[in-house]
Amino acid sequence: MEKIRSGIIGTGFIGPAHIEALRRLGCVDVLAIADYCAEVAQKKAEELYVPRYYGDYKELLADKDIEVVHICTPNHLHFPIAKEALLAGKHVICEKPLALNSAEAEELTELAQKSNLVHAVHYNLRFYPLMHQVKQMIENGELGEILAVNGSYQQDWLFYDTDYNWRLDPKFSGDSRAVADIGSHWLDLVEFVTGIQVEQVCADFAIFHPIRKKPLKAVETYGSKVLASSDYEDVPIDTEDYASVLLHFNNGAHGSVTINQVAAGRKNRLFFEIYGAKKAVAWDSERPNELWQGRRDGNNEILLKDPSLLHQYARDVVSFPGGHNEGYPDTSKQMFKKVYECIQAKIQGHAIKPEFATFESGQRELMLCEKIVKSAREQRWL
Ligand code: SOE
Repeated sequence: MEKIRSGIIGTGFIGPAHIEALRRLGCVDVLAIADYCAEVAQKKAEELYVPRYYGDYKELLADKDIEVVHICTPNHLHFPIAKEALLAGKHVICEKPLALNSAEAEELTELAQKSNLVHAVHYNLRFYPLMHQVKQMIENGELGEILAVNGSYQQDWLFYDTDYNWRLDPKFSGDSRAVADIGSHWLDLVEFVTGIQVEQVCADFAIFHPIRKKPLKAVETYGSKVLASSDYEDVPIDTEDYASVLLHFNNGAHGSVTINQVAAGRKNRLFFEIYGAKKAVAWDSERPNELWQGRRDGNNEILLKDPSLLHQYARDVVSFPGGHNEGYPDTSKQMFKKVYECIQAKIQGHAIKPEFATFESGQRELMLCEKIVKSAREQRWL
């Protein structure tokens, strides 16, 4: 079977992660990359062994050989690139958040729905095998009715006031930072596994570093951790470092989530606990191969990721036997496997139901983000 030819736009932290995942699939030819200038694109193309490079994303979109585009740029470019890519007839996999706001996301969703193209948003955490397992357990009724969902997503890469990156500037990242960047992962994952939806939010925000020291040269995501103390300028910060959000779900369940990018020692930790009428589960993304199960009567258990112990739905996203831990890079591989199966099906003239986040989910996450930001500003339930 012929390989599908793809182009990656943006080569910071996440672009190379997409490339690695695609190469592990085997059915994709990573043909080109694009970055903001030819010099950078050439250097990255050499480092990543990609045959073609472009100093402008428009040139990559004009490349007739490219069938699929991965958008891995800062957030403000997601909308224009996704729009132009769809209009150029390319399938699109976009980083989250899908756009800067829900109006842009709505336009993209409408355009994508009218096209005969596959569209996806990189909510990769759904593809940890144990997340598929929790979804299937809840669908089977193993937890009973969901009563409460609590959790957090915390990181420390923005811990110091000298930690700086484009995500701190709303021009590039949008009006929300922590909620849009990592809170959206939590909301997407919790809605995916539980099958219930957030209906009302009440948020409290904090900015722990109202002034940050911006390095005089650009820093990639996570890059400032290794930066020497050099020249900085003081810049005011007006997006949230921290958010706590009370949640009401559409089945009557209650919940809460805390999102914090100034949480010492929490490298990149998404945590949730789901309390059902029969039992509970809890999961920590820094120990992704373990699922805690809580019972009132009887022993609590830890289920280890082992395909022989999982439901078939979860086995489908496992590549290695028990004891061979799977982690963050595997989630993108498993997600792209599903996305490219859909693309392959389209090429062969039929459609299969997407089992990943599409632009509709991307639009929903932006709508929730906007409500959370507004709720924090107005200090009320929305
Ligand atoms: C930065 O906060 C970030 O890289 C997010 O953008 C990712 O989606 C998440 O995987 C980890 O942190």
